[in-house]
Amino acid sequence: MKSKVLLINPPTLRDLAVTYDNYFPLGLLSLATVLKDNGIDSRMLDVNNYYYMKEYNQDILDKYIEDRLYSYVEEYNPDIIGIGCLFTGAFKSLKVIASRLKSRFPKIPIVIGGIHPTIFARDILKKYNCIDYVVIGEGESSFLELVKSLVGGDNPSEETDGLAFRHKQEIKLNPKRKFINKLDQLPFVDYSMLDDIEEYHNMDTSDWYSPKNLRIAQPFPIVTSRSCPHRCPFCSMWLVHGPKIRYRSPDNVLAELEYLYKEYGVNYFRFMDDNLTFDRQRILDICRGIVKRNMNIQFDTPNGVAVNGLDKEVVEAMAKAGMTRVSIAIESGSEYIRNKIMRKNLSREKIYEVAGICAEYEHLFITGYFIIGMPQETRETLTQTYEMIKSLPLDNAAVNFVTPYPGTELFTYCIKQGLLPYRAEDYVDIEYLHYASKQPHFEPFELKSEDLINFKEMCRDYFLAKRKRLGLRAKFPLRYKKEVASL
Ligand code: B12
Ligand code: SF4
Repeated sequence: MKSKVLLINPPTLRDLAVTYDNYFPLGLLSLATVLKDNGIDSRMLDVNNYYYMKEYNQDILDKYIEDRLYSYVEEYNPDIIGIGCLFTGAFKSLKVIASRLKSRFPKIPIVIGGIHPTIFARDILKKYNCIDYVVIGEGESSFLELVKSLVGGDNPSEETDGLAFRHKQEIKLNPKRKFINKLDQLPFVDYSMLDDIEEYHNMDTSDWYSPKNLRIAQPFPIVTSRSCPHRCPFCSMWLVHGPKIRYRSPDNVLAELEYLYKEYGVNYFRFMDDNLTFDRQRILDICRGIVKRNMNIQFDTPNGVAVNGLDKEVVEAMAKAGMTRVSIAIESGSEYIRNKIMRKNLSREKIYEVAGICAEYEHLFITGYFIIGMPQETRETLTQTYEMIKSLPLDNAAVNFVTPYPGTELFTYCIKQGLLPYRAEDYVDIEYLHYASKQPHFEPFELKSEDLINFKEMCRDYFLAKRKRLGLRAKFPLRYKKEVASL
């Protein structure tokens, strides 16, 4: 019997003030591709994309489940359903989808994975009977193994790496230990498996910043490495992707870029790596390879690039290869917050040097990423951040309130200090941690929420005023003159 697996990307709660471009869900697509390569039929439904730019609410989700999901499952008749949870904020809708599907199709095992299930695997299995298995961490090999044993009629093995499941009233949890070291062994994501792909093409990119004057059709995200060797106290990514940074080779990355460029006509890429430039030679080879292969593309780095991973040669290679927007992770203008509290090991001199290098490229839109509201933040440290923002040649500053995600050092610290309103174990179901909201998630020792909100607004107003003075549209760099130097 040919086995069939349906993967679902649930919608994420969103504040209507914050909109995100619709991105292909690479994690779920990677799982589906690996299954397909192993002879297992799989399909994927991106409910998040269906909700793109639409208000999330329970009624709309219920309607989607009634109108589309039930009939889809009946028709496809999968042996296993997998649901992803890329963000903590997706867990609420994951629960709704899992429980409805379980009531309607009680025999189909439901497997979940992603960051929130990875952190709360045990609590989730204890609380939610509609969920049968939790895959912990990087999922390709564990999920394949689980699917094979389920369709073969076996119980999941005690040996399966990175899996939590129920066994005779008990919850068994095998921690994730084996990560894929050579990422080149993974197949390129197969986009043909995505149902409702036409929803993506509805995305309007006509007003996107395009200094090469290319018509941006559908931007494609790409991940060329997994994890990051640093341990910033607010970052939880490594709980899924492991302690070591792992790479795809430049040739492998270039082959995929070229494939998407030629086969899908993609000319806008979004590098989503956690630490894209950590291996200097690798990023140089990727960028020089793009030029050598004559790919006329543009790309950006929405996940932020570590400032320490940039220098004159690297920025030049990236700009020549088509980088049009760079986001640099500065985090704080205060030496104390940045280096003592956040442990960034990032000097003030390096920040100014790198921002200055980026600013030599008139076409390059430079965003500084800042995080405010660490427990130790004070008026003085905020002022230092503001002074830095004003004195750097930035085109925008993305200032976000720090979020104490479960599993992070910051979370443990905040719980210990009594800064959070709930107990640690309650966070499996806490809904407000879904994104950088308009409200800080907690108050620093010496500040009120109002102080942080006002600060954020002040930074936004600073750039708005500057832009207005120069008569420049929002998407253009402040240094942008009439023509862009040939790229
Ligand atoms: C791309 C990305 C985005 C994209 C999302 C695109 C999309 N639809 O896929 C955008 C830009 C929209 C985004 C936004 C945000 N993001 Co983001 N994002 C990422 C990033 C950089 C890469 C994700 C990715 O593609 N990874 C590569 C794939 C291969 O890995 P994966 O998705 O984890 O999937 C694997 C496993 O998790 C597992 N798995 C996943 N699902 C399933 C399902 C099943 C059934 C199984 C078996 C296994 C499994 O197997 C997969 C393959 O190995 C991650 C960091 C990271 N490295 O993962 C942060 C990350 C997920 N984001 C994060 C955050 C905080 C945010 C924001 C809240 C930021 C903000 N302040 O606004 C917003 C939230 C958006 C929202 N809608 O509310 C945090 C999540 C923390 C948390 N606990 O929620 C992360 C971990 C970054 C970090 N450093 O902490 N993000
Ligand atoms: S440098 Fe970025 S990806 Fe690495 S640990 Fe810090 S926040 Fe996470």
